[in-house]
This record gives sequence, structure tokens and C-alpha cells, in this order.
Amino acid sequence: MVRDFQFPDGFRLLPEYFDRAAQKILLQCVREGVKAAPLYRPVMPRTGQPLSVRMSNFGPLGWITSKEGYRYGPTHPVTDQPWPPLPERLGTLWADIADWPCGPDACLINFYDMNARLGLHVDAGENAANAPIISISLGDQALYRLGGPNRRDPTRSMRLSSGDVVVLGGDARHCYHGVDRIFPGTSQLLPKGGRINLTMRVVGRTL
Ligand code: MD6
Ligand code: FE
Repeated sequence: MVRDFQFPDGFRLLPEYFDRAAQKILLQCVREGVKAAPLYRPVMPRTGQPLSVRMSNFGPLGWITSKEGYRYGPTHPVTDQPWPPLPERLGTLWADIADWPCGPDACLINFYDMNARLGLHVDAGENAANAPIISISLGDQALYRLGGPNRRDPTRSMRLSSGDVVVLGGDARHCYHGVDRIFPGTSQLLPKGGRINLTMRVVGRTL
């Protein structure tokens, strides 16, 4: 029998939460952020295989991957400078929809060119393992795939568009997800195309 996909509790998709004007403001914030903390191409732990997604971060902590493994750290791995502060508009988004007693201390910036993708994964590096993660999409559409807590669980694919917000809270926080492809030319927000995804996280106290 084919098992049907059931949306996990705690998954929310808020289509076009940000209108075009708000998307432009967020894009400007990202541009300023990556001026201070340039996008870099991270590599996979052990293999050193480069990811197709380029990354940077906002906030006191940033998510980093290198040959040594995954971790959160206070500085950019190439420039050694602190990450730029979280833009105010993102802080208010968190306060408005997270339903969580404390604010985010990390925001990962992912940049996808037309050929980039992100394999199925669970975000599990945070001490605050049950705090929601809030994701904002800007630019070209993405084919986003959501599964269950086990890699082999049934999955559902959906298109995420510029301005969409996704919340992975509750059970969904522990579910596999990834980006299978970008659809070039589906947004005019970024003049040269591509997609930006911002994910706000509560890392929690690191011991
Ligand atoms: C992306 N998003 O949309 C990748 N992670 O480009 C994620 O990996 C993600 O959307 C945690 C929570 C929400 C997400
Ligand atoms: Fe993720």
C-alpha cells in the first residue's frame, strides 16, 4: 500500500507574507549584510565537497560547515569578522509569528544560483532543538520538498515563491526537507536571478 504524505504538525506555509515592497527592503538588508559578511562556498564535513549553495549569516551566531564538521560560530570563516546584526524586520517577523519565548540568535543566508540545490536534511545542530525555524524566500521560485522524521518517509514537493514564509515548528521541526531545484526567470526581484533563503534559528546556550 502506498503511504500518503501527511503534513506534520507545526508546518506552516504563509504564501506571499511579504509583498513586493517588503521583499525589496529585505533584499536591501541582505545586500548590506553580505557586503560586511560576503557569501562564501561552504564544504561538506569529511569529504570537503563544495555545496552548490553559497552562504553567510546574520546575528550573534552563524551556521558554518567545513571539513571539520557543522557548527555555530560567532565569526565569518573567511574574514574572521563577527556576523552583521539581524535586520530589525526579521526580528519583528519572529516576534509576530514564532510563538516562542525567546528570539533567534542566528539567521542563515542561503544563496542559490539557477543550478544550486540543497539535499534532504534535518536541522539538528541547535541546543534549542524544539524552537521553531522560520524561513523567508526571496527571488526565483524553488521546488521545496518536505518529508518526515525518517529519511525514507514519503515526501511532498511544493513551490516556494518570493515573499513566502515557512515555519518548521512542532513535529515539522524534526522532519527532513530540502530544495530540489530553482526555477530560473520566475521572479524579477534579483536583477541577475537566483534565490535567497533566510532561516532564523534559536541556537541556545552553547556549553
Ligand atoms: C531553503 N530551507 O528553503 C532551505 N530549514 O532554501 C531549509 O533548509 C529550512 O526552510 C529549516 C527550516 C525551514 C527551512
Ligand atoms: Fe533546513
